[in-house]
Amino acid sequence: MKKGAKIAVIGVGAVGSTTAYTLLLRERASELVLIDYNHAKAVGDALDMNHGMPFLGRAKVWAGTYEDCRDADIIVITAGAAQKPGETRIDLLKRNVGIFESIMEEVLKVNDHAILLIASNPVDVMSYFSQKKSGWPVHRVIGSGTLLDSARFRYLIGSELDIDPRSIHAHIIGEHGDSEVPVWSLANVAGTEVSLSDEAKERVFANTRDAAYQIIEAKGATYYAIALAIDRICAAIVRNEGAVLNVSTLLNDYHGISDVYMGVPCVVDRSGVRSVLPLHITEEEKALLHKSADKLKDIIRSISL
Ligand code: 6V0
Repeated sequence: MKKGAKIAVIGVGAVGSTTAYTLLLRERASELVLIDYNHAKAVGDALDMNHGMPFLGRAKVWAGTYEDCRDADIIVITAGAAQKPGETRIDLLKRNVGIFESIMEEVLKVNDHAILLIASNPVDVMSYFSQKKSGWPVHRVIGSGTLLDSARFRYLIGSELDIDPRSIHAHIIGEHGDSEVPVWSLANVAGTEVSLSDEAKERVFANTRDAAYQIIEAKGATYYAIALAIDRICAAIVRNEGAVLNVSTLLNDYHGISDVYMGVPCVVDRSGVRSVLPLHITEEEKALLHKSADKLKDIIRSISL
């Protein structure tokens, strides 16, 4: 990838605008284009960020159109509809799939080489749909997966042990959502076992799994940590890192699971998902992972893609 990436962010609501701001602060892109159905919001965000340029480096930020995706290296999709009163989850899902359909049509008209990075929920289903719709190679269609959940997990384990979360190695895999799986069998600190009581483990996992509910209850939306997670994936791509990140990818016989997008440890570099790492999980964890996959497959069937 050339020096100074161009990143497009589609859907600059709470998550998209915080993501754009994080990418800007961390100097991940030389060009950052903001696209939203509500163009005025994108214009306002671009102005607001540009006014901070004297305090930052040099980057071009503007409110654009799909035409601006033509030479984008990474296209981040954070667009979504909020649930209407009385609307079922499946109806909301169908509406979000409709939004994605229109976004993908526009993107595909102008770009066939970028990496698509999806964060809109349900992220595993939206990523699956985007890969099928685009026909792009699997390695170039990535979901944010359980990267955020794994970060929450590591933070909470670190808090229990009073150890820096960056030194905690622990994975959440599967659906980004209620059926996600904590891989306690492989959690470690510098190779040593995480010494927590069963009660503490239960508490840590419940707070990981239910974090979004807690935050949404408190302030309506979650956006800081997901923006950092998206930024982390962009950094791995732009810097060709080969970083291991729990992103969502299309599984092909992963512990017997195929044809579903889920969060698993992936090696991420300039090609996108370069490879998937097979974790040596227990039979119990495997069974939970299969349940998570079955849930996602049911959702995919229910919206008859
Ligand atoms: P929001 O603040 O309502 O922003 C959504 C944005 O999408 C708005 O600005 C809309 O105008 C825009 N939009 C809607 N339709 C279109 C369209 N057709 N084209 C372009 N833009 C459009 O929502 P928020 O930013 O809080 O959340 C966005 C999505 O991220 C939702 O699906 C969340 O559930 C999801 N999240 C995913 C997380 C993850 O870990 N993957 C974490 C947090 C939120």
